[in-house]
Amino acid sequence: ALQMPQRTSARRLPLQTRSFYQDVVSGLSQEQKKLHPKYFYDEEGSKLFEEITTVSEYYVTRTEMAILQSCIADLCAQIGAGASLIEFGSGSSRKIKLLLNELEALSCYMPIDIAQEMLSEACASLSEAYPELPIIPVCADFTRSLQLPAIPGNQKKVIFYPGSTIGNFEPMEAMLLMKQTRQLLEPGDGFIIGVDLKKDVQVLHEAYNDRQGVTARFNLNVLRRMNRELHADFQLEEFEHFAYYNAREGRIEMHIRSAIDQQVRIGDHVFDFHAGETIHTESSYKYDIDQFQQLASQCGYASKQVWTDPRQWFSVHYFEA
Ligand code: AVJ
Repeated sequence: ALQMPQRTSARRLPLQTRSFYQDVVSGLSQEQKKLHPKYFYDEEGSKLFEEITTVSEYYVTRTEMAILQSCIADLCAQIGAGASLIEFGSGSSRKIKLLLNELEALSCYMPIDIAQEMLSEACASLSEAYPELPIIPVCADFTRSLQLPAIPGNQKKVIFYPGSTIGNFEPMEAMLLMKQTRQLLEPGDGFIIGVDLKKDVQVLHEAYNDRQGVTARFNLNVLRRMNRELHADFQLEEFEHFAYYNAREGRIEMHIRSAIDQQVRIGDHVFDFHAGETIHTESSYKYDIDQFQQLASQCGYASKQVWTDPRQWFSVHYFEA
């Protein structure tokens, strides 16, 4: 039978897809085409990211876990008993288990994540493992609004923001986010954040260009997502993964590069790509310890303690509001 040609009119898209569409159109209309890295995390992308964390070259997750394991006693002493824990970008909630195992009488755990599926799976498994713990999942894009549901009671609040997700923000945006989180807290409340450190360029390069190509698949998955959700017509074979360390900016940049001159249709828009042109899909800023402490202090935080690994590749900070 004859099929109707697929044409997407923005009006027919569900609300979330519509804001994705609008962001895509405005991002691809810029001189340097770009997409926000939050769009990596559909169901497939969240799985691919979990796979990245197991790849040998990707030191980030492994190193942070090791730091958390070795500083857990100090961390518990900073947090104290009976606190409420709020996690930003909780993902599979693997790291929080370290804390949940050791902390005394938490009043509640509030994981916030943009990936619905992963969030509900994580919460289901956590509520089995910790039946006494009140869990309040929030599926939200915390880059858009930081309004949280009320936390019952009046305990000390501690925000947990691991994974160096803060590295995805431009320094000015990172400042803004830190200032906004500070507004959620009272003096004496805590903020635990994992921040990736500047290091040997080769190590960085390999971490974002793993030999198995998992990072490449993660990056290119956003094209699949646009094809699926926005009925775009990206030809996947004609695009390639490209990641490098931009030393001047102190950041890893991930791009998707067009192999040829081509056009891509998305809804009512057509985008031209010339051979070699890229979409900038992610920046991952790397900090020095004191550089990050300075940033935090400009946002109203006092640095209480910082932990790192023997090679000084990653840092975990405890700040007090
Ligand atoms: C989610 C920000 C920690 O920048 O390392 C991994 C995501 N991108 N490989 C990072 C990512 C490519 C990641 N963070």
